[in-house]
Amino acid sequence: MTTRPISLCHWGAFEAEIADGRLIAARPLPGSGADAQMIGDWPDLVYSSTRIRQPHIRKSFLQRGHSCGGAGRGTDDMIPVDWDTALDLAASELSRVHQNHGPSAVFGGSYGWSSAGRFHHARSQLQRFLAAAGGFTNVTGNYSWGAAQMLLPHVLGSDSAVSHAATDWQTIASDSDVVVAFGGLNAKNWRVTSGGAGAHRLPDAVARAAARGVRFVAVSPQAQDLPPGVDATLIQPRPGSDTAILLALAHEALISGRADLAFLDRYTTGSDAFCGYLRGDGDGQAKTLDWAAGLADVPVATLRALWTAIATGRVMLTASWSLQRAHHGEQPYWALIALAAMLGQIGLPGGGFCFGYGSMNGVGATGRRGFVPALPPVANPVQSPIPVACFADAIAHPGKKIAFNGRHVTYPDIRLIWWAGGNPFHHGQDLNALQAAWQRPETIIVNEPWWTPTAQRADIVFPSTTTVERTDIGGTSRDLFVFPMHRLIDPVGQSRDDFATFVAIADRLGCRAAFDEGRDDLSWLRHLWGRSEAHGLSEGLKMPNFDTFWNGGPWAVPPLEAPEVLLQEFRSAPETHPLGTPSGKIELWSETVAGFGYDDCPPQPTWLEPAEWLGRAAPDELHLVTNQPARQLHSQLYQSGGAKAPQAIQLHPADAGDRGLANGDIVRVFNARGACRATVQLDDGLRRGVAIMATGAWFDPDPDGDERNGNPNVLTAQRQTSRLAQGCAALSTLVRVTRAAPL
Ligand SMILES: Nc1nc2c(c(=O)[nH]1)N[C@H]1C(S)=C(S)[C@@H](COP(=O)(O)OP(=O)(O)OC[C@H]3O[C@@H](n4cnc5c(=O)[nH]c(N)nc54)[C@H](O)[C@@H]3O)O[C@H]1N2
Ligand SMILES: Nc1nc2c(c(=O)[nH]1)N[C@H]1C(S)=C(S)[C@@H](COP(=O)(O)OP(=O)(O)OC[C@H]3O[C@@H](n4cnc5c(=O)[nH]c(N)nc54)[C@H](O)[C@@H]3O)O[C@H]1N2
Ligand SMILES: [Mo]
Repeated sequence: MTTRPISLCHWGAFEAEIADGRLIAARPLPGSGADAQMIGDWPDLVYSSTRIRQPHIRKSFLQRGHSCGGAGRGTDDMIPVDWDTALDLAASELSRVHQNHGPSAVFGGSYGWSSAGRFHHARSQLQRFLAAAGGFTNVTGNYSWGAAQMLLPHVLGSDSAVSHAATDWQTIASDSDVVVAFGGLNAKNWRVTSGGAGAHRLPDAVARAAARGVRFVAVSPQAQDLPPGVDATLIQPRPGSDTAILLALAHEALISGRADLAFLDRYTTGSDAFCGYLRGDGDGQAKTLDWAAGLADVPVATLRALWTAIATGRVMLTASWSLQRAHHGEQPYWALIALAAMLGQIGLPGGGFCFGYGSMNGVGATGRRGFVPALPPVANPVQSPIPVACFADAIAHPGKKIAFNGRHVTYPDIRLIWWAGGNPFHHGQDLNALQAAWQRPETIIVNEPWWTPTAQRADIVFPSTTTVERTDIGGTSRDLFVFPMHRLIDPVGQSRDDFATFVAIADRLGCRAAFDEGRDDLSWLRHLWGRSEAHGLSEGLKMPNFDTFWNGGPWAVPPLEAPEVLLQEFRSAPETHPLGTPSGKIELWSETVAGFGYDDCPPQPTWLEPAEWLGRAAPDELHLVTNQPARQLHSQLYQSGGAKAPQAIQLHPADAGDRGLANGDIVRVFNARGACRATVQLDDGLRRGVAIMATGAWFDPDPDGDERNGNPNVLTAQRQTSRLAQGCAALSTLVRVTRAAPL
């Protein structure tokens, strides 16, 4: 029998074709706009030869327990065992470490995207379980916009403007004259959203804006970042030089008399100090267009034209998240807000600033929020999280004290790591350093559906189901739908839901009631839906009851009634709607940040040279941009779609020519931290001196340590954005490229 049920994943809504209990095809839900190739990979993913079909234990660990040491992780054989053996061992390891070393010795930060489906979200399940079992060291901050996450509360009083709050696209279409997008508006990033989107409407939104005459300018090293299908201007500065450009535009506003002094006075604090810096007080350098043109290595006429484009009319300034995943990544965001403040249009329809339009589906969409269920956490007794991008440093250096956002964090002595729903051997920087640190803990446990590089490097591995093998509710804030997700097929092999794995261990540890609260998965969904219904009622919205929702199709979330304009309330009445900053205003100079005394994050937007960039590169070095993969979600979907050459490296034809390289050549990309192979892909839309490799290849070092699949995180550094945010700074990396020796 064939059925065609509907479901959801991070890369969109799909119609599955099920025949005789097997998933045989998946297609985008008609009209949803999801990517057909990514969706079509589902059967390949589910039945992949890389699925983990039963629990496994590393051979030496099985024979000798944790005293065997961690050196064999990734090279020892993995031995298939029955469920009870693996569950018993995991339970006894967790209680041993809890008893001997306390809960902070258990690292359960477990960063990662997991899968769509809000109840079975693997990381949330793991963290509920570890908290119920006695506690764990967590992480704070995210990879995506970690620098902004820590900085913006000092500037705007909250981090919501990075992703949750944004002027909607309809307002941009109706009110903006110009959109200047630092980092561009790359359509590939709109294919995904955490939790899964039922609609991918941003390409239409850009087209509608362009049809009304909105002009787009993209500032980015590559033409591929231009918004699709519209006639946009491209400016290609050196990566990492955006802050200089933004400061120079602000300086131009100041000296031309265009700066809105009344806005600065009423809505900001610290503009005197900021303007003083622009004029060169302190460092003797006026932040002129000529100065910025030198640093960015673009003609000064280009920057003057950009100034002319934004000097009049309604201007929306935006930056992708990539700008702040770089050394001193706090600065371009602060500088962009400061420039928007000078132009005086913050809080007006279609003007001011917003972040992330080009970074993820749903930014600037109009769905009402708060209806998608989320698994509530269990209180964690350990209240000293480490900054997320510091996890490898923390594993390597117990007791080390680091500065972080005005305080200090002392790394705990991590003895046990448990990861579910993330792939640190994909997302971490300097993977060779991670691989060395990874040997140190006594015990490493991983829940995974697939034999990822992380699962390969565990002591105990639990096989997890995928979304199509379980029962859930899917959706994401701002999307227009919430989906019932029925179990479509039986679990593959002996895999179990992460929830079921944790129930079984909690049972052994005597903390089951605190973890599952006596509910099975369907009762949880009913309970979580009830919470959403209560939220709806508080907003005067009657939602369908659980049974109606569960037996019907996706529930359409009503859109926002009024257009959304970032900081509109604040603009209309700053006295009654002050920001959460100490001054209640936008802080262009922050006394709090000044009090931290960090030279890598001064109290006002400042040009700080990145440690690695083309401004101080050797002639044969290239700036490597490691962006998000077009047809993968990070390392997910790498395993589907058949045999692969090493990941592509995009090079400008002249840079390739200088090295005697042609399209399709296999190259070695290297620096002092590591090396990987890659396949040359020529791209004449690229700025010279810049190379691009998407993240997402599975880490696979050869015996000499060269990574074979093209995972660029062997090249990136563990250096963070600054002491303020300790954010991921992967986008500041210099490399060299040569033809690879034959294998
Ligand atoms: N160089 C460089 N590095 C980067 C970035 C960059 O721009 N450049 N970007 C960073 C950013 S922004 C991010 S968000 C991270 C992303 O990094 P990750 O979030 O680690 O990436 P994913 O590959 O999505 O990892 C999710 C893992 O969960 C597993 N999984 C999926 N479903 C389930 C489930 O139901 N149960 C269990 N147990 N496991 C499941 C998947 O198989 C996969 O291995 O990478 C970061 N790293
Ligand atoms: N298809 C797909 N989409 C995704 C993801 C995925 O894995 N696959 N991941 C999602 C996640 S978790 C996140 S956090 C977002 C990330 O969203 P972003 O961080 O915005 O995305 P990236 O693709 O890393 O970078 C966007 C572009 O910024 C440009 N850029 C890089 N450095 C600089 C610079 O110094 N200056 C300027 N002006 N431009 C620069 C690059 O050319 C790059 O193409 O993407 C999300 N979207
Ligand atoms: Mo991200």
